[in-house]
Amino acid sequence: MCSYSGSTTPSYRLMLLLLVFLVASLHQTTGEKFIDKNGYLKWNLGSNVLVGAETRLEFTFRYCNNKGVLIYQQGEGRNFFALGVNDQRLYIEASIDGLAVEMYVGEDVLRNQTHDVTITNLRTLNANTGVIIDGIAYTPEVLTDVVVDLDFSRSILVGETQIGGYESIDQLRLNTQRLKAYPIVCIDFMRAGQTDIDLNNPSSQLGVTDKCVVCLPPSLVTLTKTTSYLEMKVDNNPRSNTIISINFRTKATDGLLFYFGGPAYLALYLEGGALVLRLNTRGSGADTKYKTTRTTFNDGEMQEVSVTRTGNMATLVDGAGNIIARVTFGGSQNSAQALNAERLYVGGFPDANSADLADDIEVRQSFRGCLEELRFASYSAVEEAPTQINFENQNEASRDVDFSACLESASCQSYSCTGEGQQCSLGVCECIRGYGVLSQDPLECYNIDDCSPNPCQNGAVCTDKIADYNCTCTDRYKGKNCSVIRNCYDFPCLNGAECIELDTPTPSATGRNCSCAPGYKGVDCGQDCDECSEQCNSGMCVNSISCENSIGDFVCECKEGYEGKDCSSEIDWCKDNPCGTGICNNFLTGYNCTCPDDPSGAVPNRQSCGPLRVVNPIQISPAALVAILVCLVILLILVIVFVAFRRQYQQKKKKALYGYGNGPDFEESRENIMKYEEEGYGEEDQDAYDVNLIKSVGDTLKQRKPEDRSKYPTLPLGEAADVGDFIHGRLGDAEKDTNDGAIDEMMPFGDEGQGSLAGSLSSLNSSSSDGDQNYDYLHDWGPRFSKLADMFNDGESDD
Ligand SMILES: *[C@@H]1O[C@H](CO)[C@@H](O)[C@H](O)[C@H]1NC(C)=O
Ligand SMILES: *[C@@H]1O[C@H](CO)[C@@H](O)[C@H](O)[C@H]1NC(C)=O
Ligand SMILES: *[C@@H]1O[C@H](CO)[C@@H](O)[C@H](O)[C@H]1NC(C)=O
Ligand SMILES: *[C@@H]1O[C@H](CO)[C@@H](O)[C@H](O)[C@H]1NC(C)=O
Ligand SMILES: *[C@@H]1O[C@H](CO)[C@@H](O)[C@H](O)[C@H]1NC(C)=O
Ligand SMILES: [Ca+2]
Ligand SMILES: [Ca+2]
Repeated sequence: MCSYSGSTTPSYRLMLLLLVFLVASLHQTTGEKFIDKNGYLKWNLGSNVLVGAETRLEFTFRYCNNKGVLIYQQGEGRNFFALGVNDQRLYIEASIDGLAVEMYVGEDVLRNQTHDVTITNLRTLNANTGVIIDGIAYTPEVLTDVVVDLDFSRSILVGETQIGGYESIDQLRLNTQRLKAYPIVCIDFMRAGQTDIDLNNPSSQLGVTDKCVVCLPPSLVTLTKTTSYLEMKVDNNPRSNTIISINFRTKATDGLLFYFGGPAYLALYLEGGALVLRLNTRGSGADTKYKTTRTTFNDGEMQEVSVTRTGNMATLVDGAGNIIARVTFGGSQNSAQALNAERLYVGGFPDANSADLADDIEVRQSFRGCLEELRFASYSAVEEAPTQINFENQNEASRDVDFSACLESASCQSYSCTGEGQQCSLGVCECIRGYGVLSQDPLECYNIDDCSPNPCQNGAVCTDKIADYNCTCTDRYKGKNCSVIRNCYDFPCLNGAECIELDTPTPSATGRNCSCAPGYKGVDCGQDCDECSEQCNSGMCVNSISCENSIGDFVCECKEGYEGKDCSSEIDWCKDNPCGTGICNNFLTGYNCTCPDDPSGAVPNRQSCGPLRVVNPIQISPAALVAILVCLVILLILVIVFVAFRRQYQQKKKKALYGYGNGPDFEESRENIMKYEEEGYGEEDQDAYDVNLIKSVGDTLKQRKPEDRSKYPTLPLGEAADVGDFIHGRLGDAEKDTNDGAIDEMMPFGDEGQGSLAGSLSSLNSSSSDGDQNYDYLHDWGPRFSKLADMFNDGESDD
């Protein structure tokens, strides 16, 4: 089919469509037939309507109920051929020359849908039989493997043919129950071989109309109380024949199904789970009664029954048409064949104590449960098939009924099914699953002890539940009954791993999966995972400067710009939106801000786009900042005070120095030194006169190139000489020296001392006491302070 559509031209396809349409409309003209439940089309012996079907059988149909016969042909002796639907499949059953065949020939034959069926090679009735349903080919499922010769022209198969149903179950020789039911079916056309079967001209028919109707949803009603009843609108004129069929579901043992009549009546009711059929066509005297031997009609399953009254005789049949009860009134055939029916009550009486009701009707209580598919026919001369009566739309009166659905649990509204473990179901209170009956009437239920006998094994504790129990296993066991050894107990997982128990019959290490805790690996998680060299469930050290593995752990030192335990994530500098209104551009080691005043983001690590402010990526808390500022201010004050003291002291000293001095020349040479200090160390010229100067002169001289050194006065200062010793030595020299004019820049110190204008050697003392302190921390304050640190530390290091 598919390959055709690929190669055909549109016009060809159009023609094909037209042809299909023509053929379809042609079928229509051959006679569309709707055959209702209990209806049939029948051809007499020798009609041979199926001749040719052994080669090819075609039909189009739709059906509405669960199962039923579509085509049945009787043969000589036990021979027959039957085709029908069962369980949404097509099914064939035949018996030819003593050989029985049963086979399903197609799937997906859904209810309420039109299906096109073509069956070829029916003759052999085996796997070679070809079936195409709605364009899909199926291989038959043959249940019996025999070789038959199905030939409808042979004399062995020339009996009656029935289509769409059957007149009586007695006329069928079916071996199984699979097709034993009246279908509700619509047949569009049927062709045997090359010949269309003329559905318009059967030998006889019943319940057939020319117009197909869609499958009607089943009409149903739930009778909810002991007072429920319906009075239906039906033809209650006196007639000699009546058919009433009904489907029901109940668990109650007693209840009226229907009562058709007045003084004369046809009635059916449940008594003790059996069905009772009663007929009185006279309207007086004792009636006739039949009670079925079967007492399980209240088993809660759907029961299909149909009562056919013909004159003084009534027959009760099941859904397939099997007779289960028969009564004959009055013994003679002709007394009063017409039934003066006044009404049809279904499910109950408006007044169960009414004097109108004959005493013979022993069961007057309402039916409790669900009723479905009421069918009714009343006729005198021409046989009629019963038609469906809608419970909701075709009643004169009703009480305590529900038409919405079969409400099993709403059918006990007259009772209190509220005790522990009770429920209402189809007209009775019953103990729910897991409860036993302690007493009937009133019903009392008890929770059955599911721990007795104890199903729990290996010392497990049993807890009773409702229709269940719970075994609390000891550590080593698992399972509903604690009968299975836990793999996780015998083969535990190590290092805090989670053990996942697998379903194995015998305990083994492979019967469990270990889900390792971070940092561990291996089947039982017994091994450390080396995060420095492999991918572990705890990660793998990447982007690192160094990595150190340990058991169950690792330490990974991240490269600049990375963070996380395994350094796998790049730092997102823009995370807290440092640029404010600007756009933050994240880089590995920092960020820049695209601000209106700086679109290119030239300022790295800028904070917000407000007034330009650069933030050290190393965050300093405001408190720390304040502390540092306070320290700076204190330091500044100290420095100022220090400088002020120095100035004062210098001026005093200068005076003294110039007193000894040699005039402007000397002063000039001093200035030279001071100038040099300015160049080398910056602005701290005052140090030219303290011990630092002395030392620094020495130092700078030492550092200077030999040729430079000659430009400056050489001092007899040994490489490793102590400044103190040196000064002391010079002091001694000065005291011994009688030469007044010995001019040496160190001399003023020699003249210092008590009583001197300069006072004590305060600068030396202070210098040496300062030397006890370490000023290295000033370096930490940045390059601006390293100078200060050097200054302080130099003074100390030479002491
Ligand atoms: C059958 O199908 C028709 C529409 O195709 C739908 O209206 C009808 O309700 C269906 N009947 C049942 C019983 O599902
Ligand atoms: C547990 O024990 C009960 C009663 O002995 C048995 O019927 C059931 O099959 C057992 N279930 C399992 C899972 O072994
Ligand atoms: C059944 O027993 C297990 C183990 O003692 C417990 O965890 C669980 O909650 C119990 N279940 C019920 C429904 O009582
Ligand atoms: C157990 O582990 C194996 C191998 O690791 C895996 O293939 C399997 O899916 C796991 N089973 C369960 C139930 O976790
Ligand atoms: C700032 O970031 C932007 C976007 O990545 C970039 O184009 C620009 O060159 C950066 N500016 C500087 C000065 O690095
Ligand atoms: Ca229990
Ligand atoms: Ca590790």
